[in-house]
Amino acid sequence: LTLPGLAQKRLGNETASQKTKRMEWWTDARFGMFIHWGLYALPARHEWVKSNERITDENYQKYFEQFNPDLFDAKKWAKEAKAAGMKYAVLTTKHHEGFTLFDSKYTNYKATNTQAKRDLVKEFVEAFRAEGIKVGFYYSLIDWHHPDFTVDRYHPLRPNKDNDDEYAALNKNRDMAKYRKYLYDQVTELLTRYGKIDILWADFSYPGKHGKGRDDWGSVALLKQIRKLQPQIIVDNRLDLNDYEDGTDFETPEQVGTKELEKYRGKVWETCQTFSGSWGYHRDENTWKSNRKLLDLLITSVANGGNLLLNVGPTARGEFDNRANIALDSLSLWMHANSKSIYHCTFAPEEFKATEGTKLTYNKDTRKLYVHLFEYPNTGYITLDGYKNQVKYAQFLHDNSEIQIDNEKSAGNSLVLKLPKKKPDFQIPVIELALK
Ligand code: JFZ
Repeated sequence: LTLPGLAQKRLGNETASQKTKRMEWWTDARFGMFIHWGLYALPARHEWVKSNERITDENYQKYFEQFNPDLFDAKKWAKEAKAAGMKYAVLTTKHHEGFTLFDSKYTNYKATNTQAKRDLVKEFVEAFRAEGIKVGFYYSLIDWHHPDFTVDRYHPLRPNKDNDDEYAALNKNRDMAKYRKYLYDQVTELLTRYGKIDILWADFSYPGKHGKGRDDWGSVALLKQIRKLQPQIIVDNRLDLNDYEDGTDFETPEQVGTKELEKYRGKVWETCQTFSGSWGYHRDENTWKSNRKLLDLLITSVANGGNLLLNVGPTARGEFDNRANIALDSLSLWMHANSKSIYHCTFAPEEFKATEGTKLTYNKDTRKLYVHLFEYPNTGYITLDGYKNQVKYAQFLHDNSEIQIDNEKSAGNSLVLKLPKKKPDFQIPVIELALK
C-alpha cells in the first residue's frame, strides 16, 4: 500500500529485502566490542575532558606529545574480543578531540606523528580481521581541534553564556564548509584504504540552538559517498537523516536500562554500553557494572531483537585495564557454553510468555526456545505456563544434559520441568527447549 503524498524520502533504491540481506551477518552476530581510544586516555578522566574542562588546544597538546602506547598489541585485543564471543568491533578512528588514530593525509594531528609512529587503525583492522571479527569505524562528526569547526554549545571554547554575539565573534574566522570537506575526505580515506569495512558509526548530531545537524555535516552527500565506496557497509543513525526511509540502518539506544530495551522490540537496533560510567579510560571512575548486569544486558538485548555493543576504553599504554579484562573473562566463560541462545536468536513467538525470573530468546531456524534462569528455583522444578504440548525435548544448554518433564505435576497447559536442586555453575543457566 502506498499513500500518495506520504511517501518517505529516499536516498537510494535498495529494497527492504536487500537491506535485510545486507544486514544479516550483523543481526545474527548480536554482540560486538566498542573501543574508545584516543589522547583522552592520558588525562584518564573521561573522553569529554577537553570540553568538560574547557581545555585549549595549547593545554591539550601535552597529551599529543606524551602519547606512547608501548604495550599496544591489536592481536591481543582481537583475541580477547573473540574469546568473549564478540563478532564485530568498532574502533574510534577519531573522537571529538579530533586526534586520528590513522595516518590521514589531511592532518598532522595523528598517531603517526606521535611516539607511536604507527597507523593504529591499520593494525586494528588487520588483527581483528585475522580473527574473523568484522571491523567497524567510529568517526566523530564533532571535532574540537579543527580550526574551521565552529564553536557550538559543546565546544571547549564556548562562551559561558548563551550569547549570540559572543558565538559570532568566536566563529568569525571559522568556516564549516572547509571542515565539511575535511570530514568527507577523511571518511573517504577510511573507506578506501583498509579494504572492506563492515560498519561506519558516525557520531553525532545535536540540531538546535548552537548545535549541529545534517547541513553542518553534509550528511546526504556523505552517506551517498559511504554507500558508493562500501555498498555493503552498515551505518548507524546519528547523521540526522532519520526522515529518510533508507537513510541509516540501525538505532543506537545508548546506556539505557534493560526495561527500556523492551520498547525497541521489532526495530533494528544496537544498544551501546560501557563497563563503567565513561567510554574513554577513566582511572578514578568506580561505578563498574557487575558481571551479572553485563550478561543481563546481552540477554535482554537479544530477548528484544537487538544487539549489544560493549565498550572497552584502553589505557594510554594501549591495554585493556584489569577491570575490563575480568569482566570480559567472565563473559567468555558464559558465552563459551551458552552462545547458542545469543547468535541468530531474537525474541520468542507471542504465545510464549516469559515465566517470572526468566528471559526468553528464540532461534527460528532450529525452533529452539531458550529459557534464561535469572532466578534459580530452589524447589527442584520450574513451571512454564502455556508451554505444554509445544515442547519435544528439554535440556540444559551448557552440557546437553536432559531436563525431565514431570508429567504428574504438569496440569492444564503448564509444563513442569524437573531441575537439579543445586544450580549449575553458571551465573545464568539456560534451558533449551526443542519445540514441536
Ligand atoms: C556520544 C559521544 O559523545 C560519547 O563520547 C561516546 O562516544 C558515545 C558512544 O556517543 O555520546 C552521545 C551521543 C548521542 C546521544 C547520547 C550520547 N544521544 O543521541 O542520546
